[in-house]
Amino acid sequence: MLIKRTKTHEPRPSEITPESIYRQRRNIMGAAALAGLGAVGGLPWRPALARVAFDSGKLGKSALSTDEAPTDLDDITHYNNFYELGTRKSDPARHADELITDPWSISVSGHCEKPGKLTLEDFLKGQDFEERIYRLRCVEGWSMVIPWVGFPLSKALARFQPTSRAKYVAFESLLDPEHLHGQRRKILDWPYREGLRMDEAMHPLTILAVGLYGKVLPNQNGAPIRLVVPWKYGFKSIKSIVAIRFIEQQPPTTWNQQAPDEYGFYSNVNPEVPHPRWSQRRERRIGEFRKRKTLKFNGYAEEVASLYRGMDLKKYF
Ligand SMILES: Nc1nc2c(c(=O)[nH]1)N[C@H]1C(S)=C(S)[C@@H](COP(=O)(O)O)O[C@H]1N2
Ligand SMILES: [Mo]
Repeated sequence: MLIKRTKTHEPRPSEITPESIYRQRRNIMGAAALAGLGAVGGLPWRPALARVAFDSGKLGKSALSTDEAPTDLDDITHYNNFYELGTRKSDPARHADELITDPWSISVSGHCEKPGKLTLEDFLKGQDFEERIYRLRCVEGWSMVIPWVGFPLSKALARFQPTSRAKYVAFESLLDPEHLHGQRRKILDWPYREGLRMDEAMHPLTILAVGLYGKVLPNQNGAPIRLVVPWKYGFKSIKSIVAIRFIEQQPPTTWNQQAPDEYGFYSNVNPEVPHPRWSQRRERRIGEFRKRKTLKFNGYAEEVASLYRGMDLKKYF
């Protein structure tokens, strides 16, 4: 994501550094970390979810997976957007320790028969984890392919028995300014918030992810539990969720509040609707040189286009 800037704006290193140089630098940082020179790189796998860790050997691969090659683990865990941990792409890995995931609980409330506050263990009990390899397309123009470990959000929501008044689902990330240094600055209106229409939330492509590459989710990717909505721009996939609410009205969402003309509530990946400051027609897959054409609904049109039948997607962008 990019914040709208005033004249004093200076580009961040990740915006101006060619990928190859960025990579070299990062490798050096990784080597420094390995040599015990400090927490520069951030350890990729944190043990917070150990108690509920899945058996990665038994993970089934969902038929909803893309067969495209996954992006390098190193890129997936060191090129992140997670403003609670800083605004540069390298910040989340570097400051991963600031996110405290143990203990963790998620409150589920609003229009449902069985609201409650659940620990992560409760929440995950009985879930069948599977591997879901999805494309992720960021508004900024880059994309990745990520092998998530997760389960359908619909399954998680069903046990709370949402009522017919539940038209939307609102999500909130952890608020912990004491530890998350990004939240001590007013970069965004904290906590980070997102929302989905009920049918989007219940769609089989929408998952809660608890891992990637067969292991527990690294902090920088939104540990211990995050949303993944593959046909929408990356910012809809909210990280480190602590609250879920069933509501009647469309909820306020972080980037839509921040810049309503740039980030709509729906934010379906759409090459035909340019971002006001740049085109969305093409994307650079991290690790590749040539740009690719961006596909409508990020390539998931067959699965999700029917959700928006009759809607003007230029108006509801
Ligand atoms: N809580 C929270 N969730 C967030 C963000 C954030 O800053 N805070 N960034 C979003 C954006 S813009 C993107 S592109 C994805 C990035 O996910 P990744 O770092 O795992 O690739 O997370 C999204 N979820
Ligand atoms: Mo993004």
